[in-house]
Amino acid sequence: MVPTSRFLRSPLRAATSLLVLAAFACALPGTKPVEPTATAQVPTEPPAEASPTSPVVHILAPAEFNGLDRFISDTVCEVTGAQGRAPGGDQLALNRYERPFQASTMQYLPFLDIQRAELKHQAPWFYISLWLIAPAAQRGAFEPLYGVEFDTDMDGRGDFLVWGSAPASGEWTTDGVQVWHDADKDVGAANPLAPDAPAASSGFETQLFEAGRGADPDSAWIRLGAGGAGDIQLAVKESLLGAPPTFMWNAWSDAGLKQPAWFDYNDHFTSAQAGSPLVEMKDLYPIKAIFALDNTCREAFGFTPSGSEPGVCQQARPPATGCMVCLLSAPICRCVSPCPPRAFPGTPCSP
Ligand SMILES: [Ca+2]
Ligand SMILES: [Ca+2]
Ligand SMILES: [Ca+2]
Ligand SMILES: [Ca+2]
Repeated sequence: MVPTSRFLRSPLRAATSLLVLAAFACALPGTKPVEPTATAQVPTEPPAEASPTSPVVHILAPAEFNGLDRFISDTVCEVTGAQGRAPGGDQLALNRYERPFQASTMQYLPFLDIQRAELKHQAPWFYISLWLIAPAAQRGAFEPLYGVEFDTDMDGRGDFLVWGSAPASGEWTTDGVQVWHDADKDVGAANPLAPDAPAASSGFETQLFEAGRGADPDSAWIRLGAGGAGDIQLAVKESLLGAPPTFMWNAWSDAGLKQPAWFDYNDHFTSAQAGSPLVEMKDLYPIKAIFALDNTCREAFGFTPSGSEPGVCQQARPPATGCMVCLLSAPICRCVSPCPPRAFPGTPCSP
């Protein structure tokens, strides 16, 4: 059973005030940056040993956010879905899937079909928005998870997986949200993103957070977006990820396997076992063991990618303007040219 989250109103306001002060401190001359409420280290302790029935008490919830730093466009099956096929965008050799379909029958599941993902950094949160072809409310008996994978050292191996059940409303909640970590760094097995099946890797073996239970009960949240239809939003504390100034990220929807320990999925299933959503792949069509899921290519945060980063999206990008990153816990701002001292995101870069 998913526990119900509860707020302590006064501590929330107090913590929010502290955070606002901390955010300003980042930009004030002669003021040392102040840590947000949580530790900036990657949590190493096991989830808190609270009784499964005791209420989760939150201190700091995400707020509203505006704009975006980076986005990813994904292939959609809106047109070809009725024909039980994807138009492209599925490359098992790159761990890239375009499979918003039921296994074998190829019934189209548009509530899994990601068309766009956006990331916005607004300390101490990373906000991720997923835009779907159909709202999650159309999921019927399916129980999809929606989320994001972070490669914080940019070696092609995902380091954190944050995903949650379809949210019921536009209120931020930790209910149904899970955070997984690959502590032994074997996601991707021998060759990150490339197939190694059958591999004995442990994937994301360490659960850091489950519905508000973990070292920090405020680590990760989910809600329906204000668009009211096909968008889902997640908020992830930068401290949960170790406050990386740069990383790669990509989006996931999964109503099929939902097995963090099997990442990368192409290390767990061979091409023949996985099948394909592409009718051109006559020996592999339809999809089989890897089904009812969608993911995207990876986009950079905090820098302009060269195009050779593992899994990187091959898409046009506007040139980076202004300071892209200013983490409270790691006061580093990044630009094509240097950021001035005590810059905050959006501060013009130095000439
Ligand atoms: Ca898609
Ligand atoms: Ca990694
Ligand atoms: Ca691999
Ligand atoms: Ca592992």
